[in-house]
Amino acid sequence: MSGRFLTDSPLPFCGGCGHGLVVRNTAKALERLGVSPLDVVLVTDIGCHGIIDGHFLTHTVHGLHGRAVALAAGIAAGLPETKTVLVYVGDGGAVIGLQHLVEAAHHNFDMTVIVHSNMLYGMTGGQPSGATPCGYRTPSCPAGKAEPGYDLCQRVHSAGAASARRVIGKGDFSDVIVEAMTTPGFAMVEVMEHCSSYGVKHNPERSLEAIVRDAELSMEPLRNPVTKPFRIESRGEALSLLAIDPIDRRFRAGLDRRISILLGGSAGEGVQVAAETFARAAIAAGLSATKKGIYPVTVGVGYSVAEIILSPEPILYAAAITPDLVALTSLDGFKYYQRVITEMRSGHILMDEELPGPVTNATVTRADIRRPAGKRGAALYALALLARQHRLFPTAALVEESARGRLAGKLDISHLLSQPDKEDA
Ligand SMILES: Cc1ncc(C[n+]2csc(CCOP(=O)(O)OP(=O)(O)O)c2C)c(N)n1
Ligand code: SF4
Repeated sequence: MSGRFLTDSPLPFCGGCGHGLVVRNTAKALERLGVSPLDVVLVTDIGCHGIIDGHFLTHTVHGLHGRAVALAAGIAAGLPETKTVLVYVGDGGAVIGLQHLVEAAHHNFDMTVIVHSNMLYGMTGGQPSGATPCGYRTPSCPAGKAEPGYDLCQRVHSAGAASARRVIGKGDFSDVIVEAMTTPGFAMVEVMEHCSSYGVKHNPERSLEAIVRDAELSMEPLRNPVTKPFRIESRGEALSLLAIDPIDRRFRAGLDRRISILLGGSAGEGVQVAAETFARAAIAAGLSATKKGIYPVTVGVGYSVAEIILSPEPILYAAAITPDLVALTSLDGFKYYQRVITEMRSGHILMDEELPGPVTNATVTRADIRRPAGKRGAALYALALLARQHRLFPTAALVEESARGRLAGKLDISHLLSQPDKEDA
């Protein structure tokens, strides 16, 4: 199945910016390949080029400056070859993360890297990058750069890239992107551009072609013999990122719309495993579910919270921006979500009766959670109370799922589920 790859929103770049042409050529190449947008992962990073990710209807991941290739390497290593991993970086990010580029080429990670090579840092006002050619003028380098820039294509070629090719970013170059995307393993396309806001103004007398020619940047395709792309499965070290235990649909859910749930508790109190068990139980009842865990790097202390989304439809956007339901089992979780619950205009907050009273327009229910469930059972019990009260799915699914998973033999909340909740006035 193919489909549209871009939203209808106007592209976010300055008029005349070459980044827009890269985007349109990428979309055209994807259409020509006939892949589904949901089989494509676009990894971007900081820079003007990276602000495009909200416009793509593919999966998108946005990383730190210069780190898109490293992120994409992890993704490509864990995905099957039926998926397409695309990377957008600027010439700034490409040089800041040069070792990542070189390693990705060397290990032949299965990805296509498109460098938006506008010869400067666009987003921060036009400083030269490590790839800016000698003599090219920018606002912070008005006399022209003193040293030559890195030849990015040569660098990745000598590291072993299956394919590396430079193009002038004008007109239709979608065939070059198609060729890179159909190359097994690491392929890079460096698209030479002029930043219309900072580059053209400071180099008015020189065409893009002349700048590239004077810098002796070759347009010749560079190839290495085809070798097997790096995949974790193929080395037998671990399973694919997509390999999870199948969950049988044994129950029927009552939920008829997408809802988001926040669970706030403390480190060491089973918050993450409770949220995961809850999400699995929802799936066992026929729903789609996502779970995201958030906790400090010092995992044994402080807050531990989770965002869960449930929906009768597939979940294509897994962020819980405005929560519908919140369960709070400890002071750490309460403090973490204090601002969120203050801003809630509706929805339901279920909290342990020992916690302070929140300021919120949501409905608040206090219940005796920690005392009967114990600190390690409080999170699962609170989620069970929400499932029952809002008829999300049968709590029997939760009891059964907790008896099967990582909680097996350690936690049984079934005897607690008859206890009444206390409603706030
Ligand atoms: C590690 C790091 N260093 C510096 C910055 C500041 N910074 C933000 S955008 C940018 C320049 C981006 O230039 P480029 O990657 O070429 O992309 P463009 O904006 O030209 O598309 C810089 C230096 C940052 N965000 N992170
Ligand atoms: S500042 Fe330059 S790179 Fe950034 S959007 Fe504008 S023209 Fe493009």
